[in-house]
Amino acid sequence: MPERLPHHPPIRSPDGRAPPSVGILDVAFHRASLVTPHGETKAARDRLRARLKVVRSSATVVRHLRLESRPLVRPGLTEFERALVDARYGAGALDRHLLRLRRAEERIRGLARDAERESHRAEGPDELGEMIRRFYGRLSSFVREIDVDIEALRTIARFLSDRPHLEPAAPTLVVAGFPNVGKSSLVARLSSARPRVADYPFTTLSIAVGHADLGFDRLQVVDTPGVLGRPNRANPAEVEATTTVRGAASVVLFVLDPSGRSEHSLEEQESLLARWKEEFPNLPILAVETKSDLVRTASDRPKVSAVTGEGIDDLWKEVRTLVRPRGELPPLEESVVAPEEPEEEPPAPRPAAGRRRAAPRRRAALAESSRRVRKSRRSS
Ligand SMILES: Nc1nc2c(ncn2[C@@H]2O[C@H](COP(=O)(O)OP(=O)(O)OP(=O)(O)O)[C@@H](O)[C@H]2O)c(=O)[nH]1
Ligand SMILES: [Mg+2]
Repeated sequence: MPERLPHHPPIRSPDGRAPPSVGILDVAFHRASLVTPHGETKAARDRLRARLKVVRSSATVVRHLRLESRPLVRPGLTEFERALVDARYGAGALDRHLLRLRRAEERIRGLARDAERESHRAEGPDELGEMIRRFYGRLSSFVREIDVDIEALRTIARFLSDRPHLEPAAPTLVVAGFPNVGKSSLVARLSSARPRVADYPFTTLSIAVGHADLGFDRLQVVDTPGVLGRPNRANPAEVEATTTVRGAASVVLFVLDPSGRSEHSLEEQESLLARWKEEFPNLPILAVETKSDLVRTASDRPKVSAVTGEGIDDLWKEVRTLVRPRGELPPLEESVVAPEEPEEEPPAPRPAAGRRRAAPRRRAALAESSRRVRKSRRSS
């Protein structure tokens, strides 16, 4: 059966890469070309080959689209990751691109169903060949239409894979403040992280995490880019820092540099601190003055030096008293035993934290058996 693959116009993105549809369609058409139909007659084999090509090419495309979106669909992302994506790419952008992929998938499924039906009606190899060519043409244009969405989802996936995964339930100390004040130096003192430290602003451009042992839990210590406190003109790094304060912190360590080395006055830094305290009234914000080896003010804030280690132990104690695990407390468990004659019964055993409650049927059986025990005790 003669067959011409649809022509792909050699559209290239500005950086010279082929758009995603080219790779996806190449694989799909290649896999479809390998089908080996069985049948008694040539006519039966031709018809089956056409149907298998439709099924295999469309299934390959759909599988690729799923692979593109899988890491980004709920519940794969934490709330904080979604907040980061929304802040960076605009609220709803991720959902919009995912939805367009979903719609394309539905259209491709419909197209494949129609083509299969057509293959039953087609007479002879020419009509079958024509049907396949039409199908491949439409499939190609459906996939090309979502090139922009696939590119967008790849960009978002790359953005997230460059960020650390924060455990939503773990206590999290977010270290924030103006650029170049010494945040990363302090994060290195307090945790296992070894961020880059340099004497210029915006050395840190994205969040990074280190860990520290609290004794009762493992603390996530998050380094953030500097924030200049100009909400309407914030650059992406500043937006990321503010989103992390808002969405990931159990406690914020607000680092102030009174030495003047950061090129931001203490008053300027204090006004951002005051603004955040107002904006996040329920968030413990601990202000610390750093570079105490250079300057010590008369304030009653804790004072540390990331260079000499001075004050770090005392700061650590303050942090420990403020840190609580994030996340909701689990709802109170229902008693496993029906609350009849509680004075005769030992307290119902509570499932260990983190375990799932007994399934409803098991709960009913437990209640029933404990009723029987009580009854037999009363009669004896
Ligand atoms: N003398 C002294 N210098 C410090 C101290 N902490 C940090 N520095 C210096 O301050 C400069 C900035 O330090 P970083 O830790 O990179 O500051 P940052 O706040 O993370 O900077 P950005 O990531 O650019 O916002 C570096 O030259 C550090 O060596 C300190 O306690 N004492
Ligand atoms: Mg830094």
